[in-house]
Order: sequence, then structure tokens, then C-alpha cells
Amino acid sequence: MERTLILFKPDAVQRRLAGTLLSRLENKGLKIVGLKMLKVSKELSAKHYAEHVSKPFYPLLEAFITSGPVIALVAEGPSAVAVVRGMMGPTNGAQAAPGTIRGDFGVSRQMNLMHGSDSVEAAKKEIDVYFRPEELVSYDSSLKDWVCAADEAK
Ligand code: IDP
Ligand code: MG
Repeated sequence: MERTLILFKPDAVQRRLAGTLLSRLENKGLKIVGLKMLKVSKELSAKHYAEHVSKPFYPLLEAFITSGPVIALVAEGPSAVAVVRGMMGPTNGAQAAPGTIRGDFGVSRQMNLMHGSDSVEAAKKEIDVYFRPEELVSYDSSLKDWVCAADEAK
């Protein structure tokens, strides 16, 4: 089963939208297997956003992502990476369609509430950055037989 790394960014936590965002993930049928609150350090920001460190907007992005607590989650489900990217919508909330998280809750390209890994490979790396293996919880979900068919649950 695929896993993806999600962050509720500082704007989502400050705006008290964490519960709403978590509900959307749960309602979709994704299984939460890791969850914690932390403050992103400058070092962690540079590691997480390595592809953006040399871009002109990076100083503002660093200031934003280190400005307050984030909530990091690992969600599991069929095609979890693509499913979460689809739920979030495109980067800029002003352009994201209604129905997506960024489209429903924001108008900013920076303060866009949520991060989701953009590939299975990135997800593996990002999960390793935010969680120690023992922090990920294996459990049987009693709803699993109602979320997808047996041949989809791999
Ligand atoms: P993504 O989160 O949709 O994958 P990326 O292009 O990977 O978007 O950018 C990472 C994060 O950096 C965005 O989610 C957003 O918070 C911020 N960001 C992206 N582009 C800009 C920009 O042009 N100005 C300011 N912040 C930006
Ligand atoms: Mg990205």
C-alpha cells in the first residue's frame, strides 16, 4: 500500500484548520499511520525544500515554514501520493479549483495550507526525514473492507 508525507503548514495550524484537513483525509478513506506536531528548523526547511533553496522566493518560504508549528502526517492508501496531490490542488490557492483544499481554504501561492509528496520516491525520502520507523504505527483498520476491494489494497 502506498504512503505519502503530508504537512499541515503553519497557516493551517494558526487558522485552526488542522481538524478540518484531517477530516478530509479521513473522509477520503486514507489511513493515518503517523502524526506529530513539530517546528520546522531552517536546516529541516532546506532539506525538505532542497529543490527550491536557490530560488528567489526561498527566503520567504523559509520564513513561512519555520514561523510556527506544523503537523506532519503519513497517510496510506491506494495511489496515496496522487490522491493527496489531487485533493490539495495546484500550488496557488487563487487558481485552485473549488473542491480542492487549496481552492476551498486559501488564495495564496505561498500560504497554501498543506504539503503532499509529489512522487512515490519523494514520499519515501520525506517520510524518512520526518519520522523514525518506530513512529509509524502498523494497525489493522476495521473499516478497510469498506474502503476498497481486496484487489486494490496492495
Ligand atoms: P507544491 O507545494 O504544490 O509542490 P512547489 O512548487 O513544490 O509547490 O513549491 C513548494 C512551496 O513553496 C509551495 O507549496 C508554496 O508554499 C511555496 N511557493 C511555491 N512557489 C512560490 C512562489 O512563487 N512564491 C512564494 N512561495 C512559493
Ligand atoms: Mg513541490
